[in-house]
Parts: sequence; structure tokens; C-alpha cells
Amino acid sequence: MLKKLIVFVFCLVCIDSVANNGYNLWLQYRFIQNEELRLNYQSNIQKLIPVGNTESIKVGLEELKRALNGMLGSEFLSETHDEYANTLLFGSEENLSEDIRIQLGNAFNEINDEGFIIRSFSVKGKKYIVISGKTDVGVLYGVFNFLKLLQTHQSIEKLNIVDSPKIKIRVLNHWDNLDRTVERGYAGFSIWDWHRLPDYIDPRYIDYARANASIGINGTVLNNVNANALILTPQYLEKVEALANVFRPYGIKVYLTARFSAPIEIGGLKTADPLDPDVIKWWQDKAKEIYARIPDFGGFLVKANSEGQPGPQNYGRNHVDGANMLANALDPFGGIVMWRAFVYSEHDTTDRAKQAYTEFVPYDGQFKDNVIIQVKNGPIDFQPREPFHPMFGAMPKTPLMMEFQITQEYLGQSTHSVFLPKLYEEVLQSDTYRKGKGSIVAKVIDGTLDNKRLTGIAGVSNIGNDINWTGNPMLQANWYGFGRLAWNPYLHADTIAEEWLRETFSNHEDFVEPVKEMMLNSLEAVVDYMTPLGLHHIMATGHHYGPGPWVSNLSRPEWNPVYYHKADSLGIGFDRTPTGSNATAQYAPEVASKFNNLETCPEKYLLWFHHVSWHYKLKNGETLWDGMALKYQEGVNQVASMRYTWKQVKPYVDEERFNEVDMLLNIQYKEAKWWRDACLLYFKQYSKMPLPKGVEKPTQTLGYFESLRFPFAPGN
Ligand code: BDP
Repeated sequence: MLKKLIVFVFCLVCIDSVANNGYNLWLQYRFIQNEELRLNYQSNIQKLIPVGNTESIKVGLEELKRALNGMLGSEFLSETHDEYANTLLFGSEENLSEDIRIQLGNAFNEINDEGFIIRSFSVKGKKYIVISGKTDVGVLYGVFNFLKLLQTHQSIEKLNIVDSPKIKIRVLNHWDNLDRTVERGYAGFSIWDWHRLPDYIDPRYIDYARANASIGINGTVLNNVNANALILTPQYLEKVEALANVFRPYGIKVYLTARFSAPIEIGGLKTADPLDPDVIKWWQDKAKEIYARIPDFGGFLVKANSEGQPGPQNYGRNHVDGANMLANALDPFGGIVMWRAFVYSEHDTTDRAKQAYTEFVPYDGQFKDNVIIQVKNGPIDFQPREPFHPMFGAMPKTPLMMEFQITQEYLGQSTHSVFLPKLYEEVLQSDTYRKGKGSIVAKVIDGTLDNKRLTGIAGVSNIGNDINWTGNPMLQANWYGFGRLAWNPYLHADTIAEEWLRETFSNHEDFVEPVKEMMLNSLEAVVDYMTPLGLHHIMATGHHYGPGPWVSNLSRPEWNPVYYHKADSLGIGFDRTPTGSNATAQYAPEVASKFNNLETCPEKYLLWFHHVSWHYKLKNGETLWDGMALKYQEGVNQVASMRYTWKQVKPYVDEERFNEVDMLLNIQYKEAKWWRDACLLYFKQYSKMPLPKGVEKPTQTLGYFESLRFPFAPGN
């Protein structure tokens, strides 16, 4: 009985709220149980003074009230009028009084338009915490950062934080269709309720904006890259305008995907040729029409001549012609064109990994100033692991923006708990060697390597209308982490995991430490049980759910897994060295020679760049076959240990989210074994070698795995 009571009391202390469906994301604002800390915060913030009355300042005040009431308790009164009360004051530089501004000294010279300053000081015995910036949106970012300090239980006694985003365009790409299905979406339907817009403003839109602003995301592309021209009709633009109005106070601009053939489909023209005067005029008029409704419209994202989408090449023109024509239309209004480099063609028989570079690099320097080329992180397609895209090291005169996928098309969709900032970090830290050692991708993206003015980063959203937004509470961390890295691409995944866990779940060390470790290891786990040692694109057809290394019957060779793994009786892997496709030549010589040489090629990319014998000796002395099989097993073991970790932290997590993650980890475990068994049984036909000791016996036959069908798998 006593033991039960102790456990009960203990749990009350650990779990801040009993029912939690995860809707509030990392903006939980849990009541601070630690009384000393709570009293300290209360005494430092006795009074709230907003300076200025723009919408951004108003939403900042609302956020502060909501958060402080949550964390400090409802007895906390946020607006006392005692003139000696310790004060939290927030407003932009131009609205501050002279004596407050003086206290901030030169800090304004250190920030850009979206940056913020948080500083504490005392004047005549009265304490101030001031949050400021050059703009009210900068102030709002400061407010959210201040709240993060409180949520993660940090001291607010001696504050001096000066911070600015390092990348200009920080956008989510929603692959959302107008019928509310989401391409590669695994968290329900689209959150955009087009049918009820513009009159019905779902409160979710506001919470979406709050969440994005809290991590510094400043743009959203509302619709799918496989675009529907209807979004550009007045009927839909009115709806887009309503969303833009909701997002504006939060510093979020709206962008749309532009279907290249829109002048024909909705404009009644006979052509969409980018050099045709009527087409040029049509886009100019369209831009004018959009900006009349949405003066701060961000611009267009375009997928052209890629996977069957229309583009300038349909008219014998090229990417420069297409992108610059649209850029000219947007230029008078300050809009930009994000032109995607995700191209590969069925008519091109060269290695798919080479095609985007081959097509785009010759155009370096030819795009207009308001065009930025959006490049996926790797040269194939959002695989669990890819080397960085060679374009990042090859276009010094063209702004390049990063495209990461937050939604897990190829990484277990929303059931597998994978912490993606680990992947993003790996890519951003990769060295292109374009200007010698240290020319890392992060420097290409933030513009510092070549002094680029226009900089950007996009994340393909994992958001849907599921109550917890991402279909799996753990995957909220990927939205969060993308935003944090968009703000500062030099951040470490470790830091991001820790702050997210503290904000989202608990500050208890016994929770944070093990779960952080679980998150940080989760990428390696999925790589190991799906595509170890540089394998890639061996998932099932269409929906990409589950393994399909045997698939060889699709109409385009580069859609088939066998094209990528090239397993045969001699060995496995794609030779991309000079003896093979020579894709390595697209990297700087230092990088190319490292990848070309079996001695120096990192083993994580081994089968990406080399076709090696089943008997090849890995660095640890194992044969390739044994090593590969053991990696598959290691991935499975890792998921087993994730399940174990999660069970251990049960006392610190509310029941609802605990159970959800627990069930999802069970699915992940089952599917990790499915991947292992299916892939090993398939490859074994070629290696003709037995499974090494330590690898569990497959649970089913290869025929069974090959027979599985998932006609209604989501996101397809
Ligand atoms: C692939 C997806 C496809 C997208 C395409 C793209 O399978 O649904 O349309 O990328 O990025 O990964 O355009």
C-alpha cells in the first residue's frame, strides 16, 4: 500500500499534465513544479509592457500571457501597475524609450531585420528584461526565445542574448492537394480546408503560425509541387489571401507552386512558351492580381520538366528561360522564384544521380537575382542516407537553397520514430571543398561561402490534420528541428533534441538523457535496417512503404530498385567511380578521390559509390555479406533498445503520448524485422552465403514478402 502511494505521489510530481494529445507541440507551457524556480521567474516578471501596437506585438503579448499563466500559475497577474515592479518589456528599436535603448548599446548593429536581443539590467533598483529587435517580427522571435528559456528551466537573471537567422527564406513546402490529400503525407489530410476558406478560419491556422514563428520559419508554400493551376484562379486566391492574413502577424509569408502550363489551363492561351509575349503578359498580370490581394506574397515554387510536370522544355526552351520569365513577373513586387533542380529523364540513360548537375551547372550565373535554385539534399531522392548533392559544390554564381524532406517518404513514414536533424546536420556539415577544406554545405546555404544575398532552405512538411499534427508525437521534433536549423544551420542535433524534449515532455534529467540518446541513434537504426552501407532506393513501388529490392518491372529503369543495388553473383553496389558512371567527377577533386578510393570512401557510402564483392573485407574484418547482414540485425536491435528506453521513461510521460509512442515503436520493431528479413533473403540469392551468427532467422519466406500488397498505403 505504502509502496503504491509512493509511486502515485512520485508520478504526480513527474507528469505535469495527465491527458495530453500532443496538439500543443513544443509550446506546452507546463506549470513549473519547482517552487524556487517558479518564484524566481515570478519575481523577475511582475509586469509586462508591450511597446507598440502592431499585430505582431499583440500576438506576442497574447503568447506571453498564455505561457506565463501556464508556467507560473493562474495566480500570476501579468499586468500590475506598481511602478517599481520588475518588468518584462518588449518592442522594436524605434519604439523604445531613449533610456531603455541606451541599455541595449550596440546590439542593434549585430542583428539583421529578423534578429532579436534579450537583455536584463537594473535601473534605479528596478529590474528589466527587454526583448527587442529592428522589427516587430524580430521582437516576436525574441519573445518565443525568451519563453524557451523558461520552458527549459534556464536562469533569467543575467540575460544577454543577441541572435539573428542566418538564412533568409525559411519555408515549409506543403505537398498538399486542393482535395486535401497530401502527397507523401502520413498525418491525415491537409490542414488547409479549402472548401470552407476564406470565411472559416480554422483555429489550427493560428496555432500553425504560432508554432512556426516559435522556431523562426518565415514562409509556407501552401500547395503541392505537382501543382494544380486552379490555385491561381480568383476563387482560390481569395482563400490564399485569407491564410496570408492569418499568418502575417507571425512573420510568415505565403508562397504558391506555379504550374507551368497554367496560362493554357486557366488562362485560355494556346501555349505556355516562356518566350511568347502573351504568356509573359499573362504571368505579369497574374502577379499583379496576386499582389493586389497579398502585398507581401513571397513568390512561386516551380517543379518543371520533372516527373512529367510541364516546363519550358516542352517548348524547346530551358530552365533559365522559364525561371527568369516568372522572376521578371514577380520582380516589381519583390517576389522570388524557387526553381527546383529535382530533374531526371527517361530519355537520359546516364546515372540518375548525375542528371540534375548535368542539366543545371552549365546555367550557373544565368538566372535573375530573384531566382533561387532549390536542390534536394542528395542526388537521388530523400533516401535514409545519401552523400550531399554535388550541385552544392558547383554553382558559385547562383543562389542555391536546400530542400530537406521532413515527411518520411522513405524513412518509415509516420510510424517510425526517426530524428531527422541528425540527417540534416550530416548534410549541412559535409565539406564540398569548393574553396578548399571547410567549404561546408551550411556555408553554401547561408551564402557566406560565395557572398550570396538570396539564401534559403525548405522542408517538405510532415504536417496533417491528425490531432498531434505529425501522426506521431516524436516526429514533431523533425518539424521543430528543421526550423531550428533553418535559423542556424550550424546547430547540433544534440542541442535540438534536448531543447525539444524539455519543451515538449519534461525537464527531468532521467527522462531527457535516455530519450535524447534514443533520438540521436534513431537515424542510424533506420539506415541499418533499411539501407545499410550506402544501399538506396530499394523500397516498394509507388507508396514506398516497406522493402522491395526485387522490383524490376517498372517502365523507367531508374524507378526500379534493381537499378540502384545492382546485386549479382559477384557482389553488390552502384559503381559511380570512373570505372562506372563516374558520378564522383561531379564533386571537387578532394571529395571525388576520397569517394573513388575504397580505402578512403566512408563505409556508410560504400555501396553508393562502389560495386564490391560479397567477400570484400570491411574495416572491421567482416566480409561484406556478413557485415551487411549484421548491420540489418543491428538496426533491429537498436529499435528493440528504443522500445526498452521508452518503457523506462513511462513515469515522466503523460499516458496518452506514452501509449502512442509505445505502440508506434512496436510497429517500427515489427517493420524493422520485415526489412531485415526481406532484404537479406533477397540478397542471399546472390551472395549464396549463409546468414552469419548473430542474425536472427527470417520469420517468413522471400515469396511471402514479395507477395505483400498495400493498395491503400497513405501518401501515394
Ligand atoms: C519524390 C516523390 C514524389 C514527389 C517528388 C518531388 O516520390 O511524390 O513529387 O519526389 O520531389 O520523392 O517532386
